[in-house]
This record gives sequence, C-alpha cells and structure tokens, in this order.
Amino acid sequence: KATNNTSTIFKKTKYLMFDLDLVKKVYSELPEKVKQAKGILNKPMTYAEKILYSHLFAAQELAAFKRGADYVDFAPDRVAMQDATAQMALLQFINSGKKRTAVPSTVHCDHLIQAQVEGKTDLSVSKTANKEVFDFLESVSNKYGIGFWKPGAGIIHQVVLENYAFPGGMMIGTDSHTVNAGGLGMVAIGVGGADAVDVMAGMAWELKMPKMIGVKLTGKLSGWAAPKDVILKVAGILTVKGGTGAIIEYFGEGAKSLSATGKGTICNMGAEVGATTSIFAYDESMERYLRATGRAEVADLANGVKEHLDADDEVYANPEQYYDELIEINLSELEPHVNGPFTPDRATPISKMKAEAEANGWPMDISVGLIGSCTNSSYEDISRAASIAKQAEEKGLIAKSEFTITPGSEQVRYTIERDGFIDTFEKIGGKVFANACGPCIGQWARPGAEKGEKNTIVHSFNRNFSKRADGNPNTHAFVTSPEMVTALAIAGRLDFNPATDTLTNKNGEEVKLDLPTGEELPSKGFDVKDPGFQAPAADGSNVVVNVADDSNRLQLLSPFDKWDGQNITGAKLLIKAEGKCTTDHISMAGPWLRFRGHLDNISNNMLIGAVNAFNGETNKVKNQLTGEYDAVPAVQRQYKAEGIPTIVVGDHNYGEGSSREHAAMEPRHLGVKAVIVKSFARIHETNLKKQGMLGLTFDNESDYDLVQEDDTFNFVDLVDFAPDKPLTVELVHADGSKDTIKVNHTYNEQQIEWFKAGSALNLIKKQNA
Ligand code: MIC
Ligand code: SF4
Repeated sequence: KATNNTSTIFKKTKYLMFDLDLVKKVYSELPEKVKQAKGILNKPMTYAEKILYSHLFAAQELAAFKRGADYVDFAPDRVAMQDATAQMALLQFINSGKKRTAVPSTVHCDHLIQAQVEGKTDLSVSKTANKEVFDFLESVSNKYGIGFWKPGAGIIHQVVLENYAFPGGMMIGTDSHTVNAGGLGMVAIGVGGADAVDVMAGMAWELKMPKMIGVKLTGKLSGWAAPKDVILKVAGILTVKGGTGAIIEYFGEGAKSLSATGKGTICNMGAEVGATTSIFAYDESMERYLRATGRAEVADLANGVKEHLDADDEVYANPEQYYDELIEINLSELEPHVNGPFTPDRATPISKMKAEAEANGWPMDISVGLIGSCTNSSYEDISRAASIAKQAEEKGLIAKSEFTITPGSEQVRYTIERDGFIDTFEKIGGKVFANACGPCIGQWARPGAEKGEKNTIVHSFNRNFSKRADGNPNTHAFVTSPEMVTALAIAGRLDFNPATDTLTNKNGEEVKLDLPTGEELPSKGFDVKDPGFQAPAADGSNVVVNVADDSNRLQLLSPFDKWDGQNITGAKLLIKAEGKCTTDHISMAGPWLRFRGHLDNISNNMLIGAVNAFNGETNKVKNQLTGEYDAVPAVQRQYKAEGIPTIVVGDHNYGEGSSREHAAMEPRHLGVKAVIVKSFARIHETNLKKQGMLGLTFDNESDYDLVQEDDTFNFVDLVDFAPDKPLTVELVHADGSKDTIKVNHTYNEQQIEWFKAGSALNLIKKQNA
C-alpha cells in the first residue's frame, strides 16, 4: 500500500525542517547506549526504557534508576508548542537570554481557530481576530530559529506525526496530547511551557523515572471495533488517574496488526488516564507510514537498528516480571465503546448503552456527531467513516444528527478531498471545519449553546469534560471511534448498535449498515499544495519582537518574587474544591484562550469552574475579610491587595487534563502560596513547582475533611523544607480550635531551589548571569 511519490514529499519534508542528521545521530548512538544501560541494569529492558536510557542528559550519570522514585535528567531531541501554550512558553524563553533554541522546535497555530460556519470562512475570521498573537508567535519563531506552522496547517499532533516523529526518538511538547507520537515509536511527553524553555535553552529536562505498564494485545480487531476502542477500554480499566507516573507500553501480535495512525490514536488518549506517555515498538506499520509520509530514509535507518527499537524478548516472554502492571486485551473480543458523559473513563460497550443511558437519563437523541481532531484524523479513520456515510446515501438513509469533520492537517484534508471523501460527507449534510482544534476546545461557536439545553453529542475526540466543546454544562459529550460517530449520527440515537440494529430508510424499508471498510494509507499517496510551513530566518538577531504596552492579549512577564525564607503564616483558605478539578476548571479554555499570552487578564478565570465544597457552587467563595460570597478571582484579588497569602485545597487527581501552565501561573500571580490536595496529575504538579508554588498532598487523605470554610493556615516547618521530609501545617478554625496535619511533597533539591528563587526561570536567569 506504500505510495510512489515519496521522493517529492521527502524534499518537502526536508524543507519543513525535519532534521535527518538528528535521526542518524540518535541511531548511531543507540546500540552502544543500550548496551551500557543493560550492563548497569543487569536485566532485560522494555522499549521505553531503551529510549529513556539513550536520552540521558550529558551530565547525568548512568545508573539503575528506580522507577517511580528517581529524578533523572534527560535530553529530548525536539520540542513542539501549540499557539495557546506557546505564548507563555516563548514569553518565558525570551527571558532566558538565549539567542536560538538548542534543539529543533516548532510552533503550531491550531487552538485559537474557531469553528462556526465552515473551514475557510472560520480560518479567515480567526486570522484577523488573533492577528496580534499569530504575528507575535511568527516573529519569535523567526528570531529564535523555530519552525512556524501557520493557522490552517493543522493540529500540532497530527503535523508532528506526519513530519517529525520517529521511532526511538524522544520529544516534549507543550500540550498533553504530545503523547500521540508514541504511535510512531517515540517517547513523546506533554509538559508545561517552563519545561519547554529548559530544553530550548539547552538545559537538562527532568522527569521522575516512570513506572512501566504493559498492555498485551492479542487477537485482531473485527467488525465495528477500531483502535479507539482499545484506549476506551483501557481508560475504563485504569480510570483517569490510573496511568499517573507511568509509561504504557503496548505489545503483542495484536499491536502489530494495528496501523501506525491507529497506534497514534491509542497513545493520544493515554493522556486521559494520566500516563506520562504511551508507546508501541517499531514495526512494519510504522515503516509503511514513514514511507507514505515521505520519510523513506528514516524507515531505512530505523530498519538498521531494528532490534533496539523494541523491548528485549525476555520482557515479552515474562511481561509480569518486567512491567509494574500488566493488562491483557483480546482484540478479537473487543466491542465498540462509547465513553462518557463528562469523563473519558466512563466506558460503556455499545451493546450496554441502551440500558445505561436509560438508567441515567442521558438524552437519547444525538444532536451532533463530530469526527476528526488530533485523535482521529488519519486517512484510515476518515476512509472508514466515509464508507459508512456512503452507505447512508446508497441505502436511502438521511443522517438524523448534524455532522461535522475536523481534519487534523492540511495534508490529510487535501488528500481526502482529492479522494472524494469530503464529497461523501457533504452528501449526508457534513460540514468541514478548519484544520484546527475548534470544537474540541470550546472554540465551537455552536448556535443555541447559550440556552444551556440538555443534549447529547458524540465525537471522535479525546476529552469530554463538562462545557468543553460548546460551553454548555448540559451538553452530554460521548467519545467513540469515527466510524461509530458516523453510524450514530445517521441513526440519531445513542442506543443504536450498528452491529445488531436496523434503521428505517426513506422508502420505509428496514436496512442495516454494513461493516466499515477503509484504507490504511492512500493508494495514490498523500498530497498537499501548501502545507503551511514557514522556516525561520538563518540569522534572526535583527528580527524585532513587538509586544504593545497596552495590549490585552500579550504581556511581557516580570519575575515572581523569591521566597522570603519565612514560614508562611496567616494564610486564608481561598477555596476547598470538591470532586473533579481539571485544568479546565482551574483555567478554562474556550473564550479565555484569547488571554493565554496575558497573565493578568487570564487570571480573571482562576478556578471559576471549581466546585466549592461548602456550597456545591462554582465561582462563589466566602471572602474571609468581608464575610460576603463572591467570584474566586475577585476574592483572591482582594487578599492580594491586602498582602494576605492564601491556600487552595483540592481533591484527587487535581489538575488532570491539559498541560496549560496558566493553571499554575494564575494562582502564583494572584498570591496563592500553596495547593494542598489528595493527589495531583503529573504535569500540573510539575507546573506548580516550576512557577515557585507549593504543591502538597495530605498525608492522611481524610484530613481534607478537617478543612473548614473560615480556616487560617500556618506552616510550622517550611524553613526546614527538604527532600523526602513532610511538612507540618496548622489549621486554625473560626472557633479558635486547631488541627495540626502532615502534608507530603515530592520536591527534590533542585526543585526546592526553584521554590526559593521564586520560579525555575528565575533560577535559570541567575545561573546564566
Ligand atoms: C487540551 O486538549 O485540553 C489542550 C487545549 O490541547 C491542552 C493544552 C492547552 O490547554 O492549551 C492540553 O491538552 O494540554
Ligand atoms: Fe486540539 Fe483537542 Fe487535540 Fe487538544 S485534544 S490538541 S484541543 S484537537
């Protein structure tokens, strides 16, 4: 199925700043580095371990690092940033004092583009509306040697998969779904902007050596089941926090039977179980994808080091011995799943959906089906969905729900248009949005959403937190595969099982949908006229970066104050958040995306989605100074004005979801000193540390219940802040009674230095000076 026009695309890819020499270097060092590591570890290695151990930072001494415990300095090969997070990352990078990025880096304009009318119109409206920000990103990229993917070029993760990901490589990206590149055998990890700054500044990037979860796939997918169902099933097993601190490695015959892009989908949604990343070993599906996307040379090079681009045989022979946790899934038995609403780990096989939906009162009628996004935009996905859409026409069916398509890249869009799929979708009323995040991140200007009506949508994206797609808290969003979205949209019902149910066509006949069919890769090859890439200036020293003083979208950063060396005392409780508190609750996206480059303005959304444990309401907390209830940002601004420190208290997996560091910078900017929770999501915990905040966990989870609305917090021994040593905090209640509790932390020496300096960036600057 490989394509024949690979040579032309390869030239283009070169021009798009794919660094072949980098790949050569990684592969030339790989065998020796793996050998050395094995010498020290004295045991067989998983695939992810081979990549990690071959990417140690130069000054990092090789040792048998303890999984889940030891902090290790790494040297990733690449950095990718998307427009909504790149602004803050680059504002920090500007302050680092470096002239050019130390590793190949790219910026992708995708999140800021709205979905309203249709792709072309929306793109041009968005370009105008965000001109100031796009110009800023373009000029910073130009100045510092960063590849710039213009608005309309595509969604970061799809573009990275098509152009930059390579087996055995390691990258970081300022977006939690960076993990998508695991589909091409890369250790790709989502981080906050401050982490990206470390790597772009040529410094070490630190990560706690992850644990390893093995997922053995046996059998082969059949019927309506798709790669998406593997991760929907895994999400049901692991839940949204089950992957925290771990790399999920997929293997087995079943893994080999999946396409590279199908693997990408599975890895993509590993973010939804909190995994550090997910990965598949190099195999023929990856080779085919590399060749089809113009990187035959990479495939040839990878074939030369094949045995190192896989785990050792002993690992597969005794997986329970080498993985910290093992899951087995038989693909032959896997049923299509529909996960949701409101959380991606609520997994329901389609055969059980009718009963589930009835029991829970979920609206059965589907108003909109949405396919595409960074998760499910491959040629294979689209061709399988189109095969269903085509049947609707042939069998005299009319789609009951609205239907939209969000292509992941211009290359995919151009190719599927050429091959007639867009036409097919349009025949069932499909509307094509821009190659961008749009409806996935609250950039969907959905008509009528403001009415807040209870309704159901189904999509092939990855997340379905409340309000995420259209801002309506009553929209019940369900995640499933693109072919299932298409079938459900045609049926217009959530309880439709295409494997068993029939539909009535316009002639009153009962018809059944045939199984989806598709092509892994386009038989005529991929094509694109304008991929939307802009290379940076060879010498950017004269490029001027403008940030207007009166801008409400961009604001240069001033350094956070360093720690005064004293115990924090007299801190007031700002909010005790109850239940799910994702980064969408802490720093909402959608309408707020426009302020991602302006710390003070975006701080007005701080924690407005978090549920106050004392009244069950959002954005309504008690101001201890006045006794009145008010919006969280307003109350916090008053504490700040009075110079009173505050504390945020939270539940489990606090900060799950996205990599946006705004969720850590806003509280820092407004004067919150510590966040004390039952448990953290990894990226958010690191983001707090990087910004000089205290991210702490209750030693005794039930101490959460001791926290009362009028509490004052006194740290007793912060002056002795040291690794592995819990801290003591005194809670003083309104009636004068006290509780003294123990809180844990995971700060190492270096991270404690960040806290003392006021932020990691302050420390970099100090070291550079
Ligand atoms: C998301 O899917 O939530 C986002 C928007 O891509 C985020 C990044 C962001 O908040 O800008 C993510 O996943 O990291
Ligand atoms: Fe964009 Fe949605 Fe993918 Fe995030 S998950 S990168 S918002 S398409």
